[in-house]
Amino acid sequence: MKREEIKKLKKKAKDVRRRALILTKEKGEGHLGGSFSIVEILVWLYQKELKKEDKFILSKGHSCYPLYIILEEKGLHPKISVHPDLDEKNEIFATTGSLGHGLPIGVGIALARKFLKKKGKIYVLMGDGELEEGTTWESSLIACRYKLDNLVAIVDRNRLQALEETGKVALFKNLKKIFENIGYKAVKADGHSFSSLEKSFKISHFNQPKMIIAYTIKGKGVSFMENNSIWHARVPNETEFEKALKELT
Ligand SMILES: Cc1ncc(C[n+]2csc(CCOP(=O)(O)OP(=O)(O)O)c2C)c(N)n1
Ligand SMILES: [Mg+2]
Repeated sequence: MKREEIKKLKKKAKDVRRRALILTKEKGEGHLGGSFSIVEILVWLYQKELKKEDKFILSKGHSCYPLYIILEEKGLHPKISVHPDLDEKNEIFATTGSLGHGLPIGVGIALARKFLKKKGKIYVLMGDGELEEGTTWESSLIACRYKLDNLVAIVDRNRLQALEETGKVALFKNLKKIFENIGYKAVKADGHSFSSLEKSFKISHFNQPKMIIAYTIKGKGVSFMENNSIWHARVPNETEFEKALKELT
């Protein structure tokens, strides 16, 4: 990718973060930390990756504000609620917010498409804490049993889940290996680097389900929010808001 192109994508990511911050302040609720960790992944998907026949499911539904902003830019009108509700005409393909549902729904759609010989890939973005849900592993077994080569799952590996460190709750050591052993084609990425994302999404052509483990920073983009779990669902006060806005302008 050319430097000019990367610059454009970075500018877009900053703009999405700024608008998500404003939206959180306006609504008086939201999840900035987990939203900011997935901005580059979403920008990459919607600017470069997704084709008309593809579907994207945000399984970590609490991080939906950046998604709404990107969908609005596409001319769609998603309902701005704190978790997404199914609304296919506005490209919300699953109701999420209760964790652990996006992957099973995505696997179901991918399986149906394979049986029906329908084109298009299903992309699902999950949180690393969300992986603890048993449904992740049940649906992964199905995805790999049926070699769903039309499934691309992504994990937002920010090492925090809500207010706790992911490693303190569940000890996932070497996630890549765990996924490979189940039957995924798995790859690690820097979830804030567009050139790394470009490289990792190249695995899309492998004839097995794909898993991209994107290493990210919760709260990325605002210095005092980065890696600070209090920003999971906190709404900034006036001073914090102005400070964050400055960093994102
Ligand atoms: C089934 C279920 N259990 C608990 C919650 C409450 N909850 C909302 S976000 C969250 C943290 C999830 O961690 P992770 O997937 O790592 O997302 P991140 O905090 O990194 O955004 C939890 C526990 C929920 N939404 N759904
Ligand atoms: Mg997390």
